[in-house]
Amino acid sequence: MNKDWWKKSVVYQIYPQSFKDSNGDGIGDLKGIISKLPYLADLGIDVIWLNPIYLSPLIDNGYDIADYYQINPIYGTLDDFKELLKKAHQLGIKIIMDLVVNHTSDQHSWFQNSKKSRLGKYADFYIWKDPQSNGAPPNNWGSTFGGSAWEYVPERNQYYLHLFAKQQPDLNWENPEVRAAIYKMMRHWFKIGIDGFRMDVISLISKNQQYPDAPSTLPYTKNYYVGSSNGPRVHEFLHEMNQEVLKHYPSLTVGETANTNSEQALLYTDPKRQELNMVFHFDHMHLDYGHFGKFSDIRFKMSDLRQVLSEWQLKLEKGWNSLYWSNHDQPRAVTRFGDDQKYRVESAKMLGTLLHMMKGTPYIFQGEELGMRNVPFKTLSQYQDIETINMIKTLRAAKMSETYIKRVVFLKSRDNARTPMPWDDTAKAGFTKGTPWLDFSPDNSVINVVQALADKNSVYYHYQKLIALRKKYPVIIDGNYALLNPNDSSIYSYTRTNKNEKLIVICSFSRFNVNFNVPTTLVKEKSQLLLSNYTDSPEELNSKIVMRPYEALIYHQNP
Ligand code: TEU
Ligand code: CA
Repeated sequence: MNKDWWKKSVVYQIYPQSFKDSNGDGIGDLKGIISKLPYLADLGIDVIWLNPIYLSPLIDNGYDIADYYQINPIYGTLDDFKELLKKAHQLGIKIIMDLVVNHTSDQHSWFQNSKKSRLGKYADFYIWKDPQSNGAPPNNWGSTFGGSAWEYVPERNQYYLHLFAKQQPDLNWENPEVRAAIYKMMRHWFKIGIDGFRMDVISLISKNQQYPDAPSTLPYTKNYYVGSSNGPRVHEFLHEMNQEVLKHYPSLTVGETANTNSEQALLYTDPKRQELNMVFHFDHMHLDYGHFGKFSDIRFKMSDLRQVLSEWQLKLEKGWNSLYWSNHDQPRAVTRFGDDQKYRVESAKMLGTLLHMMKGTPYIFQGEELGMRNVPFKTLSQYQDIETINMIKTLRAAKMSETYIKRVVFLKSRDNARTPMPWDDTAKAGFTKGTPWLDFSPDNSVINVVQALADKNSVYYHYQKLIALRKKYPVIIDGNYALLNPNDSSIYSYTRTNKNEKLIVICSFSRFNVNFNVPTTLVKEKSQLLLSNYTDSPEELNSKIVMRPYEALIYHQNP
């Protein structure tokens, strides 16, 4: 097998709890996923990324792992998982798991032992610090989901660090026994047959051992970045992980790297350094952040988006990009970056086109291929995510109006991505026979898989075509990226060029018709239209073309 197989792959992310329920308990499960493999094979994807399915009390929906070796029984058994691997592999689909090793659940036996005493094998598995002389926490770091990042434990008369919920204590990567235990666990899953890992907040594992206070100017919930993102030993640890585990398996590795710029990303992904294949950066996710971070109603600017994505395309020349619009932590792409009303279908296809023709490995989050939009829940009580629930408290404490709170929760809650997958237009959406763990989107009667498969102009078939194009034209994998008309106010266009081919991608972010000037050098060559998101489209690339609302065009040339 070509060791760079992941460069040619398209990844589909499954949120297991919400994909397909096979036994009527309202929770998606492994048997459910198995039953939908043919759907994914038809779409054409190469890899499935599964969010965590390990044993967990689900305080943070599985990102709080109590036992790395056990499958959470709500999803099924280890045999079900092996069956899933086998069936997927038979269809040519690989499977990567989530690796959550910055922290565990407080229910993990390592932590249960660690918190008992300052002595013993597990005493230093987590990050314990003495209180300050006045009893206060060791420093001023806040945690992602609100409150201090430190929690006091009387048995040890010490605080432990948790960058996320207090039920998610951070592991102490300085301890070689911790690292050995993690590598052993990773080898275990590779031996079972998985094809790689998505590594949760991997940029946070190495802490500055001085544990410096953060400047008060930083937002409280993320001020821990000062001493924890891209920390002093992170590259050493990942290179060690590579030598101990990864290099022995032809795997796909993608690190989730909060607070990481393109220069740092190159260190993680340059193949010579032998760390990871690629990382998820957040630069395009931050374009609409405000005073309360993600929970803002600011709208992104296309020019900023173009600048950020282009920078990553160019800077990661030696490394490799992961390309994504959405995931289980983000709102729906068409609401955030497109128009989820009149031009929902057109803009969803445009976004897919823009991203899938770039250099890197594209990730599709479940439902994105249907053009799913944010969920118009009626009341705030329908939201279940720990981040949303805590943020509502924070916003109320800051005296924000209920109207504002509703608006930003609607725009940014992670639950927008987590509602059950709509397989058909019936009351329970073909997802379950029981009561779903999280309410359905009221959109289900209109936006669902049966509808998508029956409509030859659906977003689904557009994604299917985009995936097929990657298989056919090598320039999509290896071509150099260059921005066209960098000052255009509403059109994002670029070319991809290799020795034999050129690709021209033109995408409109406007709700109106706009003129686009095609550079003369491109007009001279004979070009073929590969794909458009309208049923009728210009036959040839002329020096001036009129782009319709959210129109997206892909041309191909053999100069
Ligand atoms: O998310 C990490 C991350 O960067 C979060 O801070 C993200 O920005 C957050 O969801 C805010 O919207 C990963 C997982 O993807 C997420 O689901 C987990 O909650 C988190 O790590 C802790 O494991
Ligand atoms: Ca179930």
